[in-house]
Amino acid sequence: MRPSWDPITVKRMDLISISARASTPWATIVGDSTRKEDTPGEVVPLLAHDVRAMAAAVLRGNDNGGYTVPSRATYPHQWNWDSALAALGWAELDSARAWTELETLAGARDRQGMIPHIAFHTRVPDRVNGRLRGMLTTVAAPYARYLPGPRWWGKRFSVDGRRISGITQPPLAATCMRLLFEAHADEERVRALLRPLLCWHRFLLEERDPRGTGEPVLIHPWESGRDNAVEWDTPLWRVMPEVTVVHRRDTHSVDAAERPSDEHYRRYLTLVRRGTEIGWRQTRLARTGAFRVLDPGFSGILARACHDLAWLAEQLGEPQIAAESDRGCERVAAALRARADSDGLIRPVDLTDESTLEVTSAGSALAALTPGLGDDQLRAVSELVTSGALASPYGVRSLDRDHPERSPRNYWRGPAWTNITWLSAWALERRGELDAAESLRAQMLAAVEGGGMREYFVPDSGRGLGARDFAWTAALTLRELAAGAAARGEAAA
Ligand code: 9WN
Repeated sequence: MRPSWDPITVKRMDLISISARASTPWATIVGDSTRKEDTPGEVVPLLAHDVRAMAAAVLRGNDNGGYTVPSRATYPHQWNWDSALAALGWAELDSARAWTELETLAGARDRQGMIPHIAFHTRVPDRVNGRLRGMLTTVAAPYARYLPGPRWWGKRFSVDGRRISGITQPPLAATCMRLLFEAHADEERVRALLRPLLCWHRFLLEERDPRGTGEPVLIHPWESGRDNAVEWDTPLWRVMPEVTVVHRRDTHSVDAAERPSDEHYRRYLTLVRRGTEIGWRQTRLARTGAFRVLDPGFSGILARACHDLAWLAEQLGEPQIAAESDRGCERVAAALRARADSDGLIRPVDLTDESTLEVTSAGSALAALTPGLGDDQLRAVSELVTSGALASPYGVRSLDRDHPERSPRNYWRGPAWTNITWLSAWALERRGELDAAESLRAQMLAAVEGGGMREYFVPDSGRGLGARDFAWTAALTLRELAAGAAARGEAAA
């Protein structure tokens, strides 16, 4: 007889300990931290129900009131694309809270309309929300457990009064908002978010495209969301480091071998310091800054975001927003299509010398999100992530498995990340590549079942790495478990 729950077999675990946390039974996976090598271990059955409970507890545990921190220990503020993905997890637990997540994210925008990569948390109590929180935040002491904290970025404030960074991140919010709207339509709340997101996209298409190439210029590796991806090494190494000593905070909670090097950090911080010195004049930085690149991942996400915002505006009877967004989508998509390589993949460009950066990485996989990508280009990505250079049993690799710089434990230089795998699956599914999408989703869940709610995973063993209790891993797990249950005709747990 079929059990009412699906037993999930957790492979490669040495130990699963069950301990009481709050009032609910809590399964703490400790196998990944105690194991010394990536060798197969004992097989322990874990229930789908337990994985869901763990994911829900992580999301709730990272809730800072109106937004979700990526990880309490490592990233104690609101991050841009993390928050957009967290909304998808909240959609499975509490749809009103999911809308709040997107509203707080939009509230982080600056006066130019840019939604920054970080909106900083301060010591204002979590239960204080809305405008009052914004006002108190401007006077309260910033929470300084992250480098670079608010002081590094100059006196920059969001429209809701929080301290913010001077750079942005992949614009996933409109796409996540569409997914949320499809499941839990709330016309009033979505209508209020249309214009802030339109303005952010406009900022990317105008201020960040001073030469009119059709794609936004990224001015810092952090903007790609894939910070130390190998493709950024060449442009980043042109930046003369002006910061000599770096007191790293990230390596207090995560093994240094799994994080960017000090040499990367000296340059990351140099770029921040220079941006702050010139008051974050965005067009100038996009035109003459020390680091300037085009990223097919960021551009593909933007093209998709414009498309999804146009769809939402259409639903709500906002034809001008729809038309502008459609034009934005076509502009970015045309630019991407035009620069596909002979193998069908689209690669990053270093704008300081106009050279293509000959690296095959997660950025090329994310380009599959571009609406209207040619069939050959789509097929190239599908092959890349299912059997090619980025394929692995635990999801899409961040870097070509044959690249000489590949490092299975180091951050964006090898490990598999839940968001990349999920976005690749979603992009392929939209284009009818159903088998590819299904197998990527199964890999994503296999990584979580064996490695825990971690930030990233060793692609060949599934070992969990980086920050613990990581929000987007939990959020996407919740979404996929619910989608799987719905496909099997079961009620959500
Ligand atoms: C810098 C929060 C963020 C993610 C990025 C990831 C990492 C920050 C860092 O963490 O970047 O923004 O300090 O390493 O690379 O994708 O949004 O989870």
